[in-house]
Amino acid sequence: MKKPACMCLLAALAACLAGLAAGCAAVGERKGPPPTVACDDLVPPAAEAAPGVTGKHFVMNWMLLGPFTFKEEDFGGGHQQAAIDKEFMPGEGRLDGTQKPPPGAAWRSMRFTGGDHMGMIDLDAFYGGIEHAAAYAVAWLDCPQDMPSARLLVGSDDYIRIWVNGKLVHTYNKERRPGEQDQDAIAGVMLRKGPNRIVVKCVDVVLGWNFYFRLTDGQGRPIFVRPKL
Ligand SMILES: [Ca+2]
Ligand SMILES: [Ca+2]
Repeated sequence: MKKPACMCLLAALAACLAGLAAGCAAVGERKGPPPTVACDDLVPPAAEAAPGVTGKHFVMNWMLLGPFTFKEEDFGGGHQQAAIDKEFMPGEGRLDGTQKPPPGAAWRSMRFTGGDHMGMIDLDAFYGGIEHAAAYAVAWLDCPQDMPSARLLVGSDDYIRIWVNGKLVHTYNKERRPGEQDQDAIAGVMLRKGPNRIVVKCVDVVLGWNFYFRLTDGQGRPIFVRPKL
C-alpha cells in the first residue's frame, strides 16, 4: 500500500535529523545518475610537504547505498565477521550510483563533516543508530596524474572492504572494533589520471558504525582532497 504523503515527510524529516546528528551536511537526495556528484579532486603533495594530517585530507563526500540489515543470529551470530563477505548488492565492487536499490535501501549523497571526530563517516548516526547493518559508500577521486603507489589509510567500526576501480584491495574482518583514523594501511594502490572509483562496504554488528578514509603518496605524505560538491 502506498504511504500517505505525511508519512513520507516524517520519514524524510527523521532521516534529516539523523544526518544532522551525524555532524554531516546533507547536499541533497539523489534520484539517479550522474555518479559524478560524489567526485573530489586529489592534490598530490609537493616534495617538501609536511606529513601533518588535517580534516582536508579525508574523503568526506560519499554516495551511500543502504542500509542492508541482517539478523543477530545470521552469519553464525557472535562477531558475524562473515557479513562482510555477503554481496548485499550484485556487482558490489562496481557500484556507481546508477543501480536500482532494493526495497528498504536508497542512494543518498552526503558531505560529512566528521564533527568531533576528524574524518569520521558516521554511518550509525546517519542511519539512525541501527544495529546489524551494512552499507556501501561510493566516491570518485579525480587525479591530475597517475599515482602508481598511493597508500590508503582507513579505519572502521566494525568491518570494512574496499575496491579501487573495481579491484578488491582490502578487507578487515577480525575483531569488532571502534573506528579510528589509520587503523589499516593499504600500500601500492594504483590510481590513474582522471576519475577513480572507490567503493567501501562497511558492516556494523552493534553500537558504533563508521569508517575513515584518507590517502598518502608512496612516501607517506598526505594527499589533499578538494571537494567538488
Ligand atoms: Ca549501530
Ligand atoms: Ca559496531
